[in-house]
Amino acid sequence: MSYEIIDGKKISLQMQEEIAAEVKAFTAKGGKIPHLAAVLVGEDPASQAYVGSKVKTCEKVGFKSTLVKFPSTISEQELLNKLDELNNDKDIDGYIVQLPLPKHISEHKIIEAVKPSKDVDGFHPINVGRLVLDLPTYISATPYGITQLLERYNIETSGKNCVVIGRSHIVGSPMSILMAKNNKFANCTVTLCHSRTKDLKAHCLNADIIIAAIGKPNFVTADMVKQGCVIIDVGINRVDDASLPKGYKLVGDVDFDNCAPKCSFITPVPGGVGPMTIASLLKNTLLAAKREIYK
Ligand code: L34
Repeated sequence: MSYEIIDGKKISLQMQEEIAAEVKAFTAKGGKIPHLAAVLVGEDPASQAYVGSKVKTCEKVGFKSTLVKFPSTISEQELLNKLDELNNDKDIDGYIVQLPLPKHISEHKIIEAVKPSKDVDGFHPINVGRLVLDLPTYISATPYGITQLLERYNIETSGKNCVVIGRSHIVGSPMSILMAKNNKFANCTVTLCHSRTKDLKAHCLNADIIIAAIGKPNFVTADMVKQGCVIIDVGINRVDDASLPKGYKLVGDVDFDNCAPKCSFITPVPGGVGPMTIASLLKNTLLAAKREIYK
């Protein structure tokens, strides 16, 4: 069967153009230039690449950006002190602390130390609570990006069975909440599957939409996919491949080659959800600069 590839790269560029136009209009009226700060702890190559891409995209859309780098040996208190500074810096509209953090630093403590009005990742308990209660909030970037893909590809979601695989705080959990909302591009019957789920295959075979966010290469296989299914692959796994210049290739959580022929729509990796995460973070930063969530 023929399937359509959801081009996250293309939609991300489209969103970036829209954001750039909004920045122009906003600053022309005397608004301030949006300013995003990103805190990077340690030398994890993937984190460095993602944060680098965030900073570069800021420049492209006319934002200011500040990259704050620390060695992995920084103490929790030193990091908290920096966050305090960012919370009080009037020029910074929003900031993120790239995850994962070194083991000696409590992720919860760090997330709770970010001022909710500057929490453009949408990870703070107040912003997560606001999401659950349908109050204005920063929707975290990956889930927001996925809803944008569904919307911009005009994918029918209302009344559909959506299986989300993975219950992480960053993706699976907020995604399951978003897909169940009373919105045009949601209204799904949601099943949140995880490592203790019994008969995952049966759940998946009943799904009109599968959102895979497990972090295991080729976890979703063709025998788990119903004909006509929509697959959103959130995985970005680096798999060793000595024949490539980088020494690795990127693969998703879905066995793309074998699943795609059964799908109506499917996202690729790379070029699917990843670029949307970046565009969505910038969208949140624009909302922060315009004081649209916290007046
Ligand atoms: N605080 N930590 C915080 N916020 C986030 O939103 C993230 N995330 C996740 C990891 N930690 C975080 C990201 O930024 C994952 N993530 C992310 C961002 C961008 C891309 C992937 C993950 C991305 O651009 N992916 C490209 C390929 C990049 C490559 O070649 O390595 C893609 O096409 O999928």
